[in-house]
Amino acid sequence: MNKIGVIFDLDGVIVDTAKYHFLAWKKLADDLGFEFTEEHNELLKGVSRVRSLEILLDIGKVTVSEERKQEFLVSKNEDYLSYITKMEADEILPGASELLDALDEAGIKYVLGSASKNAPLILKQIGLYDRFAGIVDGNSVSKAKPDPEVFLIGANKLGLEPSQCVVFEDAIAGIEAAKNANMVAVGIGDEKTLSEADYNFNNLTEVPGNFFTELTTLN
Ligand code: B16
Ligand code: MG
Repeated sequence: MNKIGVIFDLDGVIVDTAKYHFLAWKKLADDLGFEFTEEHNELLKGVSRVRSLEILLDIGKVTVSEERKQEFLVSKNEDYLSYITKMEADEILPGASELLDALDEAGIKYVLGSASKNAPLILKQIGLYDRFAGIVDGNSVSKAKPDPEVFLIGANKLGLEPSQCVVFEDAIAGIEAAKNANMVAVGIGDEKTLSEADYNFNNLTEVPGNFFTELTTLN
């Protein structure tokens, strides 16, 4: 593994947009007349927008037409956009900027691999858009995590083999996607939840300074 590249998930790794997804989904649930809790919101992390709606409607035991579903997806995203268009660089999660600086210094390229169709907008809001060598988001994939598609496209953008790529992820489906892609999976968050990962850290500040040099010397 002489040369490596890095693929970052967005929500839960670079920024915490889950709290804004929660507020927007909760508004829809409130409108539909059922309770949607932060615990329920955990089920939506790393999951696509369409799948998130299906899970939410299941929670509320609500059945609606395809047309209504489309309307819900649009209104939820409008609410979500009202939050993320106010985001600024101070919402970058601890350790993320420092890690990107260290990768730049080491000449290691990185791309984004996110399920979010709003990923480019979020990266622009927080001033990190131009730092990434490529962006793979919810608009570029046809299959959601745990399918490896998002990360395989990322490897392609890095010009590397999947086995040379290191994925930083906070969701179980994302760790599974990384393993399905034959990549090194780094779990960010609860170690027990992300037990399938090759390495675990509570957050990006915990990634040791020599982490990437150690990886490059592994076979
Ligand atoms: P959007 P990630 C994911 O981001 C979120 O974790 C998930 O909760 C959300 O449903 C998904 O993006 C789609 O987001 O509605 O903006 O297209 O963790 O893959 O960066
Ligand atoms: Mg995530």
